[in-house]
Order: sequence, then C-alpha cells, then structure tokens
Amino acid sequence: MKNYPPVALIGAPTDIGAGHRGASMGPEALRVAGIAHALEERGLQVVDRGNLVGPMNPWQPPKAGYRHLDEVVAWNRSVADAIYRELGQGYLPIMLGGDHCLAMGSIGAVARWCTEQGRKLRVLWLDAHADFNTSVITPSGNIHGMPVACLCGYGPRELTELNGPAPALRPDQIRQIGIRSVDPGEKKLVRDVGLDIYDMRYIDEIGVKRAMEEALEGVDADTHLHVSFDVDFLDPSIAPGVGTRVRGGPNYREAQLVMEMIADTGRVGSVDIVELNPAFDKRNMTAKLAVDLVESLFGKSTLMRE
Ligand code: HAR
Ligand code: MN
Ligand code: MN
Ligand code: MN
Repeated sequence: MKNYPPVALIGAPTDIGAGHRGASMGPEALRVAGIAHALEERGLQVVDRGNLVGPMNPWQPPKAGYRHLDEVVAWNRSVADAIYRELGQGYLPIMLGGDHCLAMGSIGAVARWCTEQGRKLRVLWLDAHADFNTSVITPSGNIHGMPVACLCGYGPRELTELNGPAPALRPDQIRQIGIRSVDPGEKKLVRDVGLDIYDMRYIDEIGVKRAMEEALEGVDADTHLHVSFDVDFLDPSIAPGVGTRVRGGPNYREAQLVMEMIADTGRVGSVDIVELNPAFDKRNMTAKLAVDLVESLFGKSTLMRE
C-alpha cells in the first residue's frame, strides 16, 4: 500500500459543456455508488467537500463556435480555484464531474501548482475522444470536445489563460488512451501538434500492457500523475451511463489493467472522473464500475504483489 496524501472529493455538478443533459447528476451518482467508502477501505483518508456552485445550463445553440462559453468559464474558474487550494493544503483532489470541459480548470490548476513546485506533470487522458476541437473545427460547439486543445493553448483566452499564461500544458506532457472517435479537423490538428495518442487500434495490436508501459515511460519520483478519466473511455456494453457512447472501448479486465498499472507507479496526484451521465445509466451500474476502477487506481488488486 502506497502512502497517499488525504483525498478531497470535489463535486462539479454541471453539464454545461456537453451535448446531452445529465452529467450534472454525476457527483451524486458517484457518492451513491460509495466512492468515499471505497477509498477509505483502501486505507485513504477522505474528505468530501461537497459541490461547487455555478451557472445553470441555459441550453442555447453555439455562438461563434462555442456553446455556453461564459458559463463554461465560470465553472472552470471555480474548479481551478478549488483544485489549486486542495493541492496547496496537501490534499489529493478528485474532481467528480460534470462534463469533461471541467478538465481545463482542474488540469490547469494542477499544471500551475506543479510548475510552482518544480515537479514534472504527466496527464493520462482516458477517453473515447481526443477532445482537441476548436471553435473553427468543432462539429457541435460543445466545449467538452475542446479541453485538451485549450490546455495546449488553442482556444479563447478566457479558457487558455484560466491559470496564468497559455499554454498550461505542452502536448508532450499528455498521453491519450482508448481514443476511437476523432473528428476530421481534429485529426489533422492532433497530428500537427504531435499529440501522443494510444488509440484503440494500437491497443488492439500491442495490448494494454505494452501500451501502458509506453504511456508511463519516464514517470519517476518527481512526476505528478494526473488521471483524467472520461467514463466513455470504457466500452458502452459495460458503461452505458454516458452521453456519447462509442463502441469498441476497453472491456472490464482491460480497464482494470490500465488502472492497476497506473497504480503501480504510486505517482497519482490528482484525478478527474467525468462524463458520467446517470440519465443514461442502468441502476447506477456505470457509477459503480467507475468506483470499482478508482479502487484499482489506488492499488486494490487481487493478490499481494509487492
Ligand atoms: N468530438 C465531438 C465534439 O466535439 C464529441 C466530443 C464528445 N466529448 C466527450 N468528451 N464526450 O470526451 O462534439
Ligand atoms: Mn472527454
Ligand atoms: Mn469522451
Ligand atoms: Mn471493487
């Protein structure tokens, strides 16, 4: 059992960046599925800070390529402040989303903190989607399809400079895992910036074990690992409770192995759990699965391995 700092759970109940309503119910579904208790069973100290507050979802069409830009900025401001405060107080923050636009606030804050502390940052982006759209190439205007681009400096200043001068992240700090849905303009952009993408075809060909070894290469004692876990990473047959299902994702054991290999590094310093949408779920099964995987992310395994 690794020595983790105390965990702070922070709910961000909004679906402001998504194309379907319902991710706003994610934080409570994760609590109902027992996330705090599961982490305590792992031997971690857990404090639940409750939910952040922010603007309602006005459900408007896109303006100049963005849906709900002002509201997305407000929510991310609040997320960034909360995550930065927790890191400064020695907590390991777990953001309970909410849709994936919130990762701009959380990861931006983590990046700022790592820079100030002189620590290396590696972001593991577990997702079916690359989330590298801009207002020009987005097919939807939904900002949950844009957070990685914004973190890398491609986006409106209100979002790229949330935590100080842009870019918050360099592409070489990011590894994307499980990707299987990338829009045409997005495909070109991720190639141009050289984003390191372990897509499902690559994982099919070389297997989870080797793919994760590559994605974790270079992680050392000075590295802060941030895990941004979009629940639509998982195959929809085991995780129906998401707004944007894409078939052909990792099955139960593959997903466990991903989490177990991340846990083995002992370097997890912050986590997002996003895009869980209880309106699409069956008896909270996706929330329960997310909790089960988070247990593995913090070192639960079948046998003693050290
Ligand atoms: N790429 C599509 C778009 O930009 C769908 C993005 C869906 N994003 C998430 N998060 N569910 O990964 O509209
Ligand atoms: Mn995503
Ligand atoms: Mn996704
Ligand atoms: Mn379990």
